[in-house]
Formats: sequence, C-alpha cells, structure tokens
Amino acid sequence: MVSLAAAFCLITARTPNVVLIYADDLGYGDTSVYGATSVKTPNVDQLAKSGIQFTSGYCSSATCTPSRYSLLTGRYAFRQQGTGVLPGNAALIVPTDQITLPKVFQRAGYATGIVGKWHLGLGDSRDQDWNSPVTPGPRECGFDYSFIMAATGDRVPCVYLENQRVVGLTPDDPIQVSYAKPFPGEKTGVEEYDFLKMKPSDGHNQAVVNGIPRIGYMIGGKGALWKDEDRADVFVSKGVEFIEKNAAKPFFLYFATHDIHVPRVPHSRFVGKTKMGPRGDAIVEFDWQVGQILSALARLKLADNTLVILTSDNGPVIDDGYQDEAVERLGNHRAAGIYRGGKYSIFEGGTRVPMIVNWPGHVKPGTSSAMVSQVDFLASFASMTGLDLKAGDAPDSLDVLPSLLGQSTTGRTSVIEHAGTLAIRKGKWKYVQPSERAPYDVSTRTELGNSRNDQLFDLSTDPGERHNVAVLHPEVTARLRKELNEVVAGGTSR
Ligand code: NG6
Ligand code: CA
Repeated sequence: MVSLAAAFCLITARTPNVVLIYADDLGYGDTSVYGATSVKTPNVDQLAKSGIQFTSGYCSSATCTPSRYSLLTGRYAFRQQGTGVLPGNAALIVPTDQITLPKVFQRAGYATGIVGKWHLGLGDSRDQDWNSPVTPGPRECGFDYSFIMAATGDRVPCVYLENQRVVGLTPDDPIQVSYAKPFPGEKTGVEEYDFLKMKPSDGHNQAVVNGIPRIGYMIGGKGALWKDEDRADVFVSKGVEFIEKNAAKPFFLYFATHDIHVPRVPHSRFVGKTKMGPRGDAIVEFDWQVGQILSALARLKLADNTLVILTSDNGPVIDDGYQDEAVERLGNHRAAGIYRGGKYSIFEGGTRVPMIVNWPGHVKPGTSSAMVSQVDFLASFASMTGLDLKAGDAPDSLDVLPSLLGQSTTGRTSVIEHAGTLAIRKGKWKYVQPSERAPYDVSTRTELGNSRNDQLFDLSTDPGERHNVAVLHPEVTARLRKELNEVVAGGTSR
C-alpha cells in the first residue's frame, strides 16, 4: 500500500514545473512566428517551433483585468460586476475563499510565485495604506511569493511591491495615492506638459513619474518609484531568482510582463531595434525577457521538466493614449494578424491571442487549431496535478490538458468572447450579441465590433469578420444566441 506522502511524491515527481509567461497587449500578429515581418522575436519563435503553436487560443476578455480574473479563477469575468479595468487603488477582486490557479499548484506541493503585472486590486478598500503591507493580495490568492506592480505602467502607484510591501520605501517619505485629486504641491502632466519625456494622446495627464504622466495622483515614496526603462531587467532578475530558489521543488511561476503595454519605454538596449518605434522595440524587449527565462531554465537544467506557456491578456492596440509614434511608424505591420479589431474589441482581434505550450520531450512540436481558453488553465492543471475540482469550483474552466499537450485537437467546442459585449464562437461560427455600445473608438482607433443587430460570421471563410451572414443563417444565429444566453444564465459552463 502506498502511503499518502508517497502517493503525493509520486504525483509531484512526474508533474513538471510550470512557467506562464503572460504578455500585456501582445497581439496575434505581433511576433514573427505568428507572421510579423517588421519585428523579429527569435525567443518566442524558438519556443513555438519546439512546442505547440495554437491558432485558436483565447483570453477571456479584450482588456486586462477581466482576462486576468478569468485566468486565476477559472470563471468568466462577465459573471462578476467590477471586473473591468481597475484603478491602481482598487480593492482585491479575486475571492480569497475559492480555488485559484496558483492554489491548484499549492495543493500539489508546488512553490508558487508571481512576478510582474497584477491588476486585480489589493487590500480590502480603496484607501489602502501603501506604507504597510497591503493585504489581501497575491498571497491570499495562492502565491507564496510576489513581486508585482499593482496595476499598469500608466497607473499610480508607480512602485513595486514585494510580498505586498512597497519596495524601497523609507519612513521619512511615506507614499500617498489618490484617484480623486492631486495632492497639495503635486505638479501634474498638465502643468509639466512641456517637460514630459512622453506626451499623452489621450488622458494620462495626472501624476508625473520618471517624466511620464500617468493616471491617478501620488506623492512621496521617492526612493520607491520605478524607472520604466529598467522594468524588464527588474522582472527578469526577480523571475530568475524565484526559479533559482525553487529549483529543487516543483514550482509555478506566473511571469506577467509589463511589455508591450503603454507607456512603452524600453531600455536603451532595445531602442531603435525596429523601425516601428517604441511599440516595436517593446516587442523586442518582451522577446528578450522570454529568452532570459528560458536560458535560466536551461542553465539550471530544468528545461526538460518545465512546461512553459506563453500567451497575452488581450489583443493589440496601437495608440493607447501616448504619443509614441506607434501609429505613424506602424508601416504594414498587422498587430492582430488576419483578424479584425484589437484590444477593447469583440472582433477576433480582441481575444484571439498568441498561445504557445512548450515542454521539451513531452509535447510534440507542431501547430494546433484546438480551441482553448486561458480560463481552462485552472481545470487543466488541476487535472495534470491530480486535483479533483468540486462542483461549483472554477465554473467555466474545462480540462483541455490533452489539447494543451498536443495529444488531442478537440479543445473546447465553444468559447465566450467578452468586450463588454458578448460573443460565442462554436466551430466555424461566431455569433455576436446586439449591443448599443459604440462600433468604433476614436481615441484608440479601434473597430469595437458592436452592432445593434445580431452578427454572425463564418470564420472558416471570413476570418476577418467582414460579412455578417446572420440573416442568411437564421437557424444558426438562433441556436448560438440560445447557447450564449444559456451560458450566461446558467452561472457555469463546466
Ligand atoms: C485605458 C487607458 C489605456 C490602458 C487601458 C487599460 C486612457 C486614455 N487609456 O483606460 O492607456 O491603460 O485603460 O489597459 O487612460 S489594460 O491592458 O490594463 O486593460
Ligand atoms: Ca492588457
């Protein structure tokens, strides 16, 4: 008879470490392996070519917070109010009494860590004291270790938190954060306009940190303020340190880069590496980070026992509120590949994202058209580590492990896409529910995809969603509308 402890060892002995590299705003067509020619991404390409490159990988929503919420909870974000793009002082939105992706790994004896962008709120109210440990946060969600930025690069507080404490803070210079009004004496992006390193194209005119205007106000914490140019180096060093410290145990590292989100301020090593300006250079900086994580795994002889997933939290955006020449220097680069729309959009460009799974010697290299969503990672890794999910846990997470490992091409049969408006993709069909929302966003120049009428697209012949065939196929439209409504009303889809 196998003792419980021995059984535990048997399971953990054969399950790999997992490193999830989560890009911000990286579009389907932004890497060379997915078709880009104006930027070279050798590390991403190598990962894809020696692993499985998915062509129907989805994030759950066309913006950051809801996608990250779904990734960690296995629940579609449209089910919970308050999962839209959060300010930097939002309270934690992930329920701490429920299963999460890192808790799945913790239960299997893994060390768990997050390095990078969080953007799921911290603390239990909007008046957190940033001068003390801010809780609840990553730890209460299942991460043993965290080194994070609270929200986005363009939102205050512009500091890192390590294990939920602001890094580099000194007692004589406490930090204060507000999303309501500037602090007495604080100079904003409006007053500092002429001196800004990067000027806004929309919004982004409040606190000025490192010469860059942000959203929200803050004062104090001078020794804690980040330098955008160093962020990739900082995250890489913390990510590699986590891997080194846990090399002897199984570990799960959620490595969530700031790249290629705005403000795009890559390190001088990457400036000018593409003709596309900061947005292209940020892709190169992202690719460099991927390379650094992979070489650390190789150096520590962990590569063969580590499953690496690379994906993005939403589709691409070109002008996201700063004058960084992304539009002017785009050339013929198609950030969403053949797909229409991008970040914020219900068209495929919003949620169909790059997705790569690599596990040397275990997954057979190739491409896969299996439909998989990031909301499925929780149930899939529960399956991999032998954890039975209870009814009600992770209500939208499906076990697609065989597809993730390239042993099946089935994947899920349908997926919900979310950009405020909801859509359902099933096989070749995609149905978009009618919406009163605007069809186009002028400031980001995004085709949002909304229409007051039902929309139906045949993605097999029309991946670019140009021809609404809802009136030609009323029965398909009705069937998909019904299925979408059932997923919404049912509270679960598992
Ligand atoms: C928008 C910001 C944009 C970006 C986005 C969130 C303006 C004008 N635009 O409100 O710059 O921060 O929110 O991006 O402020 S996400 O990837 O975190 O969802
Ligand atoms: Ca994002």
